[in-house]
Amino acid sequence: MPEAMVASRASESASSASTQQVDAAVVGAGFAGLYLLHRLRKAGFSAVLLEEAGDVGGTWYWNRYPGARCDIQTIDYSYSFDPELETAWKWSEKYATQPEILRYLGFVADRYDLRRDIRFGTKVTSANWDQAAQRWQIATDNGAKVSCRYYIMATGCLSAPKPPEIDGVKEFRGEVYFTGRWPHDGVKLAGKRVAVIGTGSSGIQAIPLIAQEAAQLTVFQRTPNFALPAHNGPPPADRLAALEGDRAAYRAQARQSLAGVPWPQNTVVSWQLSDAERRERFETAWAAGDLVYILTQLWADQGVDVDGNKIVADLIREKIRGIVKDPETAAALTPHDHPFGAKRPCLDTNYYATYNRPNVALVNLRKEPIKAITATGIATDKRSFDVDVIVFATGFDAMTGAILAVHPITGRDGKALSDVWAQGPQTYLGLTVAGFPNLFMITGPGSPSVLSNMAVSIEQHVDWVVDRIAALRDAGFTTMEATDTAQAGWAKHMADCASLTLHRLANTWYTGANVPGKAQGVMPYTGGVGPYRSICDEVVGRGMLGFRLTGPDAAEQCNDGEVVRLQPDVRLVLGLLASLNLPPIESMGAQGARDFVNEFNKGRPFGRPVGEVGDGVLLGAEGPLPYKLYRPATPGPHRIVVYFHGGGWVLGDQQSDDPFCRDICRRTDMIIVSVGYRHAPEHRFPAAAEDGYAATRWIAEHAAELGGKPGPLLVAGWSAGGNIAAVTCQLARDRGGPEIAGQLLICPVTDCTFDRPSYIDNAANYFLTRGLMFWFWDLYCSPADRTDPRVSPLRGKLAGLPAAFVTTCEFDPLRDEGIAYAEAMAAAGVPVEQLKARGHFHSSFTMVDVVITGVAGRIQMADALRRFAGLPPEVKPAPPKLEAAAS
Ligand code: N01
Repeated sequence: MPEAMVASRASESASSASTQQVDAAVVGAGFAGLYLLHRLRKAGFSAVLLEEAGDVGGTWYWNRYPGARCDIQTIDYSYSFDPELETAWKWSEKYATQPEILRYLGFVADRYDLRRDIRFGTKVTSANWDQAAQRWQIATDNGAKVSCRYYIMATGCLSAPKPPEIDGVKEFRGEVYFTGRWPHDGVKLAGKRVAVIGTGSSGIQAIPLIAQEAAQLTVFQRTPNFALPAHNGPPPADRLAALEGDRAAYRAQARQSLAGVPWPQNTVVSWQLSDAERRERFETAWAAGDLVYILTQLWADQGVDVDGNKIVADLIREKIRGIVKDPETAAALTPHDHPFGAKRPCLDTNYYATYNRPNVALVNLRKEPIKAITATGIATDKRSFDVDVIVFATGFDAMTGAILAVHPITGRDGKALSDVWAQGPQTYLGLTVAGFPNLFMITGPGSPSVLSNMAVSIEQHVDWVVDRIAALRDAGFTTMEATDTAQAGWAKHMADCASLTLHRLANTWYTGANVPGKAQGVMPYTGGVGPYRSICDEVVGRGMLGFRLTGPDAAEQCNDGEVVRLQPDVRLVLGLLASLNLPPIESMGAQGARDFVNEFNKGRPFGRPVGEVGDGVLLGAEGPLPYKLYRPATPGPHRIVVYFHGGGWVLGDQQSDDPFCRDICRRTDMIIVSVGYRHAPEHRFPAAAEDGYAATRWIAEHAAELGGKPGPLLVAGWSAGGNIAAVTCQLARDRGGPEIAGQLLICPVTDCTFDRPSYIDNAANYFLTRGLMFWFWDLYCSPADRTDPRVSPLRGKLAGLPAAFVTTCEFDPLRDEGIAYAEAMAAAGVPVEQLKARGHFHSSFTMVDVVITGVAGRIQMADALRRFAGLPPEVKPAPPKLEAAAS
């Protein structure tokens, strides 16, 4: 629509009343604002949309620089709320250009007759919560004020361009352009000397096209970025067929995925693949020209593990060297300062090859920083470059910029959002802020937004917000506000999620690091689109958990609490287990339960390689017992850890904790001997305890043969194995050895009572249930024997035991007895350290490479074992040789 028409409509509505009264005011007419307006209307709300620009489009209205395109495949980067809309529009390219996307948004605005409620050319100048009226009062720079019940920011994440932060811009006598505010009638660059500052997605898209037009292009690069070929063309036939074959299923898969694009979750880890297999996967991804594909489909550890990530990064670096002919330029273009994907990677068309053109030069600002912009060009501390045009592709004050910098927002009790967010954005679900009733953000900080396909996230956010306010209205409530508890809990959950990924290892706009003085922290939600959606649904399912609801016709409702208290990966594991609807393990009988556990273990990632893994036989209390030995890749001899597996004295064997044994072997640089002790009900108490002790003795006596270093052993165990390790230490003290330097007890059974709070709080829903523990105890030990310290070590004498490290997990029925044992040992003079693992469950630490948030705890445990052995802290695992079978 022509801007003049827009302006006349805006002034008509503006002049009709001094304050426009609506149910909802929305800011921003991009993807989010348009869908919001449509949904609000359908839900029966009156609404106005305020837009600074002269037309719809949001980011696609402003970013008209040469080469601007989406970099999520356009069939995915589309609305999916209306199947008829989907079939009414055909994308011409795999990655549509900015003009085509803008046409699409215009088409949507017309199709749903949205423009009549949009005030274009209207900037909000302030928004204040009016406590008495329970409404937002909004001032604008053009036309009537607005009074609304709900104020919804659809302002986008990357809409406030960052100032250049370089001295002298005003002195420059040539032309200056910002990619994020590109002139609508284009820019003529032919025959000109052009400088581009910045090599993020905008720069990388623009540079090849500017190079084709300009006489000379000089690119000023501060940090090289990873860029991958887009291989643009028509929408790929296979994706199109998948979409058109079953549109609903395709969209549903996107909504449940991690990134909002329907690729399956990868479960194969890098070390399960040979070099050739990894290369083949990489080449397929490189040829696919799909950012989400290469970020998620190579191997499962690429986004969470530095080593798994380095393999991809190295392969991309190799490609850059292969394309760019000048080795110095290639080296300067090659990123080394961040893991691949930790900073937003780019999709390009001929980006690297552009540096082979004779009219293109790269200036590496790491070697010669910009000193100033001068009247004639750009001066670094080594050279001066005379140019006619400077293009700033220097990015945005992301995520918070468009909300904070654009206008002051004042909430309850006159609190300014800029003050509340002075140390970084605080939100509940990324959608709401405590102290700001009825204020909503679409793709706000704390939501998956920029780490996902925005189209999918936007629809989910909009649906959630509109559904909630409609439900509020129907229940007689007029306000909805996040509680401080819920918001603080969300911050904790955000931090837990961020600790899983590698985003924390890069200075990027995701963390606020690109804006001098901005508070830093990972701003988007890194837990994934599907999990986020299920959390939002859970909030509703649990009675609007974490929200205070008020209204003149309803009693106040506040169901306070934190929606996620589990570690994010623990939540996923427990969710998956719950979805399997398994019968209780105790109902399977001992053999059935063993078969089940064996099957279950087959599905987990293999443990990482160590120097050598071998099987052997040792002498237990009443006969031979199998063991498995894990030897580090470093030259021996090594200290030995005797390890007892978990399984309630009934399940498991010497290899059932294989990934954990490998992990601890690599981290401690010690030999781990995992003992296959006898199980109940075939061998009841005290068989397991006596085997544990006898095995430890045997291993001490045969330490040299096993490749062990002379000196005391260490013992470790998980769950019932922790019980056996604890008992072994007591027996070794009382029976004259062997000497034990330290004990690592992970979620150990230490006592026979079931009345501690953790048995009650965590009795169900966390895999190890109260019922299962009863069953284990019944199979192993008669009630009359249960107070014997050989099964309830907490009842034994504790003085004189080896130093201990006791790990307990918040959501474990055994938590409190583990803590009780640690405290009792400490009271008896034993040096004790404790790890009380927040948000973890009984199996967190042995589910290596599944519960990634367990890594920090396993590092602490390995450090403790090394300390007990008199060694310095954790060693970086040595690169393994090929694994050899031991005799
Ligand atoms: O911005 P950026 P962008 N002196 O912040 C450099 C989305 N997007 O507009 O890395 C010198 O990524 C800065 O250097 P450094 C996408 O999510 C999508 O390119 O801070 N250099 C960096 O190289 C993207 O991530 C598409 O050291 C300075 C560059 O400028 C996001 O928008 C297309 C500097 C800024 O890169 C932002 O991308 C475009 C200074 N003072 C954008 N200040 C699609 O394809 C900054 N730089 C959909």
